[in-house]
Amino acid sequence: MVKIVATLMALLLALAQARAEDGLEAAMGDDPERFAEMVTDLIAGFGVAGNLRAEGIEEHIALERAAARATALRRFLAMDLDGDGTVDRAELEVSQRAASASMRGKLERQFKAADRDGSDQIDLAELRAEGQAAALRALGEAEAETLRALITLDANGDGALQIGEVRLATARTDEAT
Ligand SMILES: [Ca+2]
Ligand SMILES: [Ca+2]
Repeated sequence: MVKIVATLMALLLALAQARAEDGLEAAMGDDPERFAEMVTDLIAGFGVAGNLRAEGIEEHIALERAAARATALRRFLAMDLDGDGTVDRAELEVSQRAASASMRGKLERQFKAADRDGSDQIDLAELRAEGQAAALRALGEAEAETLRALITLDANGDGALQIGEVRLATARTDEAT
């Protein structure tokens, strides 16, 4: 039984990996130039001396998600007038009075969506959930897996991606299409 489960897990993992590599192939095939530019920027930003490692890719994913999380949280924290880390309806109403008519409706909608348990207060757990949702909207798991699959382009097997290897991969895709 344990063996079957382990085999199944390995299979699922392989399937997920295949999908990520498909995502990578698709990204390269769609627009090889743009792909190469994107990865070149990634290597410049998150690589060390032109070497992008798995850790660098993870840092990129985490930073993108953190930026989106911060933007989402900022919106709510700007309504937290007493600074207790939660937003209640009285605080929402002050912000609504100061806002334009169209913004008032939007604030109401955002508040209701964030107040998952309907307690008329956005508590810390709900704030965190909003941040997490925004992070995943900005960079979803499928995109993250595609980014992680970049390391499969490491042609010389030194555990890092160099620009030359990206060029090699996009050239191969060009020939194939
Ligand atoms: Ca508050
Ligand atoms: Ca709540």
